[in-house]
Amino acid sequence: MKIEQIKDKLKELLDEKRYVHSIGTMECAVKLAERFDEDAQKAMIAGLVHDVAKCLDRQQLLNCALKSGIVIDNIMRSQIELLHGPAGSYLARKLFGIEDVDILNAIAYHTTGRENMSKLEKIIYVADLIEPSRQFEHVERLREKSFENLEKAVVMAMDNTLKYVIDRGGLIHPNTIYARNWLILRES
Ligand code: DGI
Ligand code: FE
Ligand code: FE
Ligand code: FE
Repeated sequence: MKIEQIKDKLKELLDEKRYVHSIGTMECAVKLAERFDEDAQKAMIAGLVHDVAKCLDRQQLLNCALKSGIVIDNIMRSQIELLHGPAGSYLARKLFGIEDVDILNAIAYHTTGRENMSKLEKIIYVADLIEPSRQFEHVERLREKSFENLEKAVVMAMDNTLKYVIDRGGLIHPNTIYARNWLILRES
C-alpha cells in the first residue's frame, strides 16, 4: 500500500492528536534513519504505523494482539496499554499488507523495547518519544542525545518511561529490563 493510502486509513482509525503524533514520529524516524544509516523508507512506514492499534477498545486490542504471533503474557494482559504494539503489528500486516519483519517488530516492540532490538526498533522507540508534540521534563535533552548516540538515547528514554510507570504504581514489563541491561552491558 502507498504511504498516502496508509495515511488516509490512519485518519479513520486514530483521533486527531494521535494522527499528528504518528506523522511526527514518522518524520523523526526518517531523520534518525538518515543519521544512523538505516533504510529511511522502512523507518517512514514503521513510524507512521506504530500506533495504528492505539484507539482500539480492550477486547479488540486483545483479539488483535493474540493474532500477532507474539506471546501475550499476564503483564501485557493486565496493563492493556502494552497490547497496542503487538496488536499494531497484526493490523499493519492485515490492513496495510506490510510483510517486512523488521518493520513489524519495530511496531510490536515500540512500547517496551526488547533484548537484541534492531537498529530500526531503536529508531522507532526513540522517535516515538522525541517527536515534536511530545512534552515531558527532559525531552529536550533526549532529543539532543538521540542524534548523538542512539543506544544511549534508548537507555535514557527507558529510564524516563520506567520512572513514569513506577510513579503510577504500574507493572514493569520484563522486556524493558532486558533491553536496558543489554544496552548498558554493550556500552561497557
Ligand atoms: O503509544 P504512545 O503513547 O505514543 O507511547 P508508547 O507506546 O511508548 O507508550 C504508551 C504507554 O505505555 C506509556 O504511557 C508508558 C506505558 N508503558 C511503557 N512501558 C511500560 C508501560 N506501562 C507499563 N505498565 N509497563 C511498562 O513496562
Ligand atoms: Fe505507542
Ligand atoms: Fe514508546
Ligand atoms: Fe506513539
